[in-house]
Amino acid sequence: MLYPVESYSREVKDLSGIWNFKLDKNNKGREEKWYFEDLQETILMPVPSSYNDITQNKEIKDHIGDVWYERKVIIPKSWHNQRIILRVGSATHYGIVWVNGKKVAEHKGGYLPFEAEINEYIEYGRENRITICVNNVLDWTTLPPGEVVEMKENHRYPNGHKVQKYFHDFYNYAGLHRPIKIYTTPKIFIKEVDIDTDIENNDGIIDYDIVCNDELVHIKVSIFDKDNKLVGMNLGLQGNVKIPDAILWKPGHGYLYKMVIHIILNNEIVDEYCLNVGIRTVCIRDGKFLINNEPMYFRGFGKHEDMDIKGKGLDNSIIIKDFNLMNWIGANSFRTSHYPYAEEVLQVADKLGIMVIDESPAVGMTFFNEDRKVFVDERINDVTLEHHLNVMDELINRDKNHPSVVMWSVANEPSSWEDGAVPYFTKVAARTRELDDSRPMTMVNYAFPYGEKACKVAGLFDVICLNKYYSWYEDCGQLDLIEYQLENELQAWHDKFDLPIIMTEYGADTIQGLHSDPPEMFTEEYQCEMLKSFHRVFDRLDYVIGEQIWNFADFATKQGTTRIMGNRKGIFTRQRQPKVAAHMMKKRWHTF
Ligand code: BDP
Repeated sequence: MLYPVESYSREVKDLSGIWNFKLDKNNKGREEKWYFEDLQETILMPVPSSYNDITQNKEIKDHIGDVWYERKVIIPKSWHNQRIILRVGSATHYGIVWVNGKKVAEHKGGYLPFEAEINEYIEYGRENRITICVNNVLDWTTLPPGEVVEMKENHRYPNGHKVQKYFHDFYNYAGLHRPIKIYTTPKIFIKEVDIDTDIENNDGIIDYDIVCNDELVHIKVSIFDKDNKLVGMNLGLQGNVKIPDAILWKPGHGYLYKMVIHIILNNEIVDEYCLNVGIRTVCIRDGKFLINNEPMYFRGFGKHEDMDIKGKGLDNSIIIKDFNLMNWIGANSFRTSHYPYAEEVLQVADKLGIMVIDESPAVGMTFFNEDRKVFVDERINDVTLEHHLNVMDELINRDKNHPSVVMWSVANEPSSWEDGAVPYFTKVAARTRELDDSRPMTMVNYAFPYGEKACKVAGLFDVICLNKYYSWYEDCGQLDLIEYQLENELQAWHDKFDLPIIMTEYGADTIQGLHSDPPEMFTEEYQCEMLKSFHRVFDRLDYVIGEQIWNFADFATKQGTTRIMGNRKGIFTRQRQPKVAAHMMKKRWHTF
């Protein structure tokens, strides 16, 4: 699915703004067909945004089930001969869309876009009503998974008391998190573009494969450099363009060419689609992660789409602020923990030359400290697997042309020690490889190298990504154990799988302004000392090819005794101010 862009032949209308909103208290709206007419008794709600933190109403914040959004839009008469597509950037976690009371689309999965052609449902030159029902329930068929538990009356709970349980550590924000757009294409149009790039001596090769809704069209592909100079051209749906003396895309240098695709009929341009192309190669060789045949060391973070008030709602100020902070601190990469981020984030990463590990929303597939299994029929089963495969399809289809995306991550910390995880991840890995063999892939593991909880599936992937919190969740306060434990564990993983390792999570909850010497947990000194101990080990093991601290910034989680207004492992506060560790990391990463 191509990102909607304006061009010679295409227009885009952004429906971001203030929509009408209604809480479906008893989850009756679908049955009562609320989409049939204007929603009654609505309140105002910004889009994009999570709805949870916008009002003072706890019922809205903690609602389990459906909410409804609505707005009117005028479709200009001049669009009469165009295809008109309504595109929802994301509806977390399930969305149903009606136009003038007729259902046009339905989508499961809260972090990827979906769209529908709406020509037959609209009136031109008049107001049209768009209604979107968004459901936030997580169960064993969704990613992330969850469980709604309805209590039977007892001395603690009244009858019918419901709780949405989930096993991942970020708040279950919901709503329309990304822009809703209406865009046009001509009737004969460019449907898909698939790009792969290579390097031959000093030349860049751009391989392309274009799908149109009409096979018999003439296609012209032109490549322009940053100064808008034409540097290559080709004709046909498939082929390649050679760029002599190409300027390569690489970390720190996000050079992008512009690819302009034309459908031409009788010497006229019928459709035009433009996209940015970064020329680079990615591969793993001799235990190194190579971009353009040069070894790369990942410096950066696991992040979240998270901020005050808006929750997971897209906000360009935060996107740019975060990239500015990454540049300030000397990071060259991040992981989209624990779900696909908005495409707008990847577009900026492309421009700035930041490497992205692009992760699926398969997180919280474990009970960790209990011996209950999750890869069993009554929990993560074939229906979940089918959805996971579908999510990988949608994710790779959406993000495959971004040079910044250098690796796929299929999941974060599943119970990879269970027998049931083996057939499950064998299928997920095979599908991912089949969809894109031009990038490495990984699965992020909680670092259990020994005994019963040793991972059974890491060998299916190209890189080992590990998360571990030495001296935090275990051996609290014992910073002096970190080096010993970490080195032993990394070595055990390396001995077993012989793959390069990125430490994708390590860190300590730190309340800005708390200090102690000797360092105590939650103080700024403790965070610094913990990180330093990890780094001493990384610096002496050459199979460690990257360090991504958990987390870039403090973020919201569900409430619990180990969370003080959220997870505080940020190097920056939730408001993006540096903790002491940020200054320390700036020194380390700028000397790499
Ligand atoms: C890791 C999870 C991450 C959590 C982190 C933590 O991958 O989502 O936020 O632990 O506990 O296991 O801070």
